[in-house]
Amino acid sequence: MKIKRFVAKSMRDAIRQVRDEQGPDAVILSNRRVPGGVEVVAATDYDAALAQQALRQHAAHEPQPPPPPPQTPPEKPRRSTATQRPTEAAAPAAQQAATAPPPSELAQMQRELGSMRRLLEEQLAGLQWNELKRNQPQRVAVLRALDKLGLSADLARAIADEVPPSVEGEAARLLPASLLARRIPIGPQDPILDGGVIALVGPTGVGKTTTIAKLAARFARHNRARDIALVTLDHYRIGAQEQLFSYGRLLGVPVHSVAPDQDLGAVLEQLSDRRLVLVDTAGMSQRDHTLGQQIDRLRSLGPRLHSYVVLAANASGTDEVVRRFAPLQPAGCVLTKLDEATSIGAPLSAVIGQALPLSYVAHGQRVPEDLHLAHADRLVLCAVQLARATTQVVDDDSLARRYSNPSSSPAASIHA
Ligand SMILES: Nc1nc2c(ncn2[C@@H]2O[C@H](COP(=O)(O)OP(=O)(O)OP(=O)(O)O)[C@@H](O)[C@H]2O)c(=O)[nH]1
Ligand SMILES: [Mg+2]
Repeated sequence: MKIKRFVAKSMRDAIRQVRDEQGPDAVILSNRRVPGGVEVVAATDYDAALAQQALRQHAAHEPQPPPPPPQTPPEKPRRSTATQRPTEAAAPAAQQAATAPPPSELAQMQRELGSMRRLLEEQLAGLQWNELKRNQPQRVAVLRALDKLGLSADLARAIADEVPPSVEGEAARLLPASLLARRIPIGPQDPILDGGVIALVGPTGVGKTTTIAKLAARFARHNRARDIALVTLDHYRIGAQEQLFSYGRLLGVPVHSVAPDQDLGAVLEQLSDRRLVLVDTAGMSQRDHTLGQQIDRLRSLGPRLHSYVVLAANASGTDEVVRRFAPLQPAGCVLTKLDEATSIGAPLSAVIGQALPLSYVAHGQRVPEDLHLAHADRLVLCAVQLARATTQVVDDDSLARRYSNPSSSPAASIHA
């Protein structure tokens, strides 16, 4: 086994040096920052035991920080403490460490192995990506375009798999978009018009109350205002109820406030003559521990209550939100704040991944004008337009990390 130390300005340069000098089978044994760049120790004809030994020798020649003072004095000093030298006291510990490393050393070794693993994975991902660029440039172009939409890597990969390699040119550019549109689950047309009890749930500030007002106004266009009732369960924030009451006044629709200890089922019973009851809930973060109580309360009403998750297109973590509200078995979702989004790939990936039907989209604050039925083609067009408007360039390293799979490579077997 040949071990050599390389110093370069950046990790990429160091790896290039290793590859040039030691060939593609070289193994990175360690890496660390040094003044002026990074140091990489690499080996050919890798032998794990020899490598560890060589690394220890290498480390022994490095300047070491002074050893920490001993925590407890030895129980039976061989000599008096006054005459004992520190090196002698440390000798048995060093012997022990050589055979069974203490936890701190083990943790350090694990960290180093972890960083070696990441480094190798990055290297392999880069190689795989370059190979893909050479052999399947069309697939790379499709992945690049889908990635720019902000879709999850899994979804982008699945769509790219559907594009036949024979498809080229304009068709290759348009096909992924239509394959994406085909995957977007769209709910039944304008479900609000069927009436029933509908609760809007979702994180704070995503537009639940505003959407309730928009939906009520939409329903009132085709029905009488007195066919509608609004219910608020939001007892958490000052002003939250007032917001719904003022919408109720504007629309001429009664608003009922139901406290946490009140029987929601009984209130809904009293409102059974209303064709549409819209229930506004308190916004809760998907990580709020009281969210479970809110979900249980709504679930206890059974199938007569239909929940819709409200997702803000400009917010992060939509996938987690959709998962968190899944126990409610939502009938659909409303995607708001499209007017403020810079990308809608993440919410589209979330609804596709969880098969959550999209029912409405909201493009602004105006009640009721800014609420529309969801259309898959229009959503894809919106995603494409947003991607075109972005100045962010996705570099090859990020694409390689997302779309290569180094763990499937035979070289991965040498990983710790
Ligand atoms: N730009 C934009 N703003 C919106 C949209 N929908 C709602 N808003 C605004 O977002 C803010 C929050 O809306 P709310 O309806 O109060 O949101 P909420 O989910 O009820 O909030 P909490 O009850 O506090 O959880 C308000 O200023 C709304 O006017 C939209 O589609 N686009
Ligand atoms: Mg609200």
